[in-house]
Amino acid sequence: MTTVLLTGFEPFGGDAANPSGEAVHRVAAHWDGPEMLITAVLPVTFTGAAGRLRELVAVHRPDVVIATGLAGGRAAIGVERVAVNLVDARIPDNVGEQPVDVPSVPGAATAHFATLPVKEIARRIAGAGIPAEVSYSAGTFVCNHVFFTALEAAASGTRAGFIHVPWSAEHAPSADSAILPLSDIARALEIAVRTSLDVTADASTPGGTLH
Ligand code: PCA
Repeated sequence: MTTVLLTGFEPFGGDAANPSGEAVHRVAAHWDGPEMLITAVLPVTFTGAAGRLRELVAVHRPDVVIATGLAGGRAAIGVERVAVNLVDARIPDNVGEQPVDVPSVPGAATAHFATLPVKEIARRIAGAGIPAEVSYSAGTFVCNHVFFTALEAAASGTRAGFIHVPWSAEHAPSADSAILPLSDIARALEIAVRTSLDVTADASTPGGTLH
């Protein structure tokens, strides 16, 4: 059976919540197939998150892997296009590890592109009235590490990528954080899953950024 692995993250950096994990729970609660949806909330630890992701991929052999995380301060859903083989942790992870300037996967390529139809995902989310864009950096913390690991771990033929979400209105730590309702974040992830299953060739419309 066609299988999708969708992950979010637990809270980190002293925050009480992480909308990515909450949204993934919502998607799981609404899912009515026909594909099999596996969901998980990963720890925000370099070793734990990558290990758990590799384990989930090995056990479930998904056809599509979409990992998601919080990018507090962003105002739009960010469909990440490139994972870099670099960890440079600005803050410690949830077990106090703070690796600096080390590869995500030693000996692997410098970077990997997402193998999801990123432009089409962003286009369809925006078409549903939810702000969305293709993003060209997933940072150098645990999210990028999991994104890079997913692309390394995925079997050939598996499509994998990463989506950063803004703060949810329900969980934002301050009134001035850029926010979306949690229901919009969950809907955006559902659209991303459906698009990844249905679309093999990405849109070829001009994109990118000038700077
Ligand atoms: N966001 C962090 C790690 C976990 C999360 O949700 C990041 O962007 O790396």
